[in-house]
Amino acid sequence: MLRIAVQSKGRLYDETMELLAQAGIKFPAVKRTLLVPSRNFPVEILYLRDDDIPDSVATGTADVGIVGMNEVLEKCQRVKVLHQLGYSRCRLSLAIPRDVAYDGVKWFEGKKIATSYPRILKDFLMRNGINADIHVINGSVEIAPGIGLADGIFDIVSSGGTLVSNNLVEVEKVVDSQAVLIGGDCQLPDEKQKVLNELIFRFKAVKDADGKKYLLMNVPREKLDEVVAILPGIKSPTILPLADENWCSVHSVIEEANFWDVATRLKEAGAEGILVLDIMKMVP
Ligand code: PRT
Ligand code: ZN
Repeated sequence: MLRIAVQSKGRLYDETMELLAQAGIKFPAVKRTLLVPSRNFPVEILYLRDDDIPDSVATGTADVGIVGMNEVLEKCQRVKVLHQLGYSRCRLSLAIPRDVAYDGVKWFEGKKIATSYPRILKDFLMRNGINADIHVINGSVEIAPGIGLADGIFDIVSSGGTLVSNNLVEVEKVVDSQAVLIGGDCQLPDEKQKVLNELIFRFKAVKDADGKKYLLMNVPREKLDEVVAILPGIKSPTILPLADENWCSVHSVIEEANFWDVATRLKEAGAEGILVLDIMKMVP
């Protein structure tokens, strides 16, 4: 049984459980204990606070974990990133009051910076040859400059809305983050490694299908070349004969973002009965 450490509640929880569900891994509907085995796959979830996930994997309490890259970098444990999961994207940035003139990273020399990520900040300041006073606070970092506790902050930014509502402006992006699957340093026993390989294989299939749609349409044979030229398919499209030999059925996969543009051009080129279907998984 492969043990996966997952955030028990918070920003990572919903999307992590959704990813596991899309990977076909089922859990009991109600979460009664901290350790919950899957109903249909040899994994169990250990629910933890996100701060504790890198440590749980480094010490072997869990075999793998799903956590934000920001926590992995801050905790600096002996863990490695096995797979980037692509959700909970954010960045760690330096921000200062909006009405202050900023002339580059040297501005922070001798300043006081509030953060919950002292290790990543210290590393950044060192690389830039800056001496600043790091003031560690957990939670509500963004209010520190407003109440005179610090000159600037180093914190997670996603939409930027929190900075705006606290009269702050982002001046340096230090690192990007997203949810990642992490593993420990040691080789897993064969049985667990096999389960982990299968898990990563399924995660990739879910991610590959994300944002893609399956497209079907009927095309007059004489318009086939024109229609095929429009399709930005993954490989060449599938072309099937229809009962009426002057027509054929064309199937392809497209990016959802391109759908309306592509659909309009397909219609103009002579395609009819265009159908768009969801893709649940894509196995290369
Ligand atoms: O209880 P536990 O310790 O498990 O959870 P937590 O409160 O420490 O973490 P949680 O659930 O808030 O976040 C978990 C992870 O989600 C983080 O470690 C990041 O990897 C990721 N993530 C993605 C974010 C955000 N986006 C985010 N916007 N984490 C926090 N924020 C906060 C940020 O701190 C700031 O206050 O949202 C605010 C900024 O958001 P914008 O959109 O206004 O810029
Ligand atoms: Zn936390």
